[in-house]
Amino acid sequence: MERAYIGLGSNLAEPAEQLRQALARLQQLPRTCLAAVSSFYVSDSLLPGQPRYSNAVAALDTELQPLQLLDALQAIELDQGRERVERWGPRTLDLDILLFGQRLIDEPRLHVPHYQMHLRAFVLYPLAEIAADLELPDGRPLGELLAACPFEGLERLTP
Ligand code: ROI
Repeated sequence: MERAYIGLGSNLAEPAEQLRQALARLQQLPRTCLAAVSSFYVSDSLLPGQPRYSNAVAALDTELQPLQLLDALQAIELDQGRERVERWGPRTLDLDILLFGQRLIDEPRLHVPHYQMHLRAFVLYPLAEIAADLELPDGRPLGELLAACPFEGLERLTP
């Protein structure tokens, strides 16, 4: 059993509802337990001219292998109407494997830790809610990454 952290994001078709639906699906994954979910956060897109995003982070305890988990997450994205039209384009649902235990994964389909998570407030702050004492595989404490990444522009939604 390993603990994986999943970043959820949506900026189309009622984003908060998309996140809720995705969480219901995560709860049903085989050989997996949904262990924790952060609050939802709203923020501007990193790319100009897109609708605002809703984001959250979930913790999964899973016996799936990383690529099995990736397959399952991509199936959920597709079921929720994600069309891969343009890279970085607006999306109804984005599910990213941020961390998978302490593993370093460098495969064509999957890079873990997620390569920009340390720069993204909409990942780090929800992650800190459910894993305050986390260390990344390179030994950096999450607190150090937070200190370098201002909360600025994030709006935490109270449930
Ligand atoms: N911006 C925010 N705020 N949240 C996201 O999930 C997100 N995802 C993306 C880009 C377009 C980089 N910007 C984002 O893919």
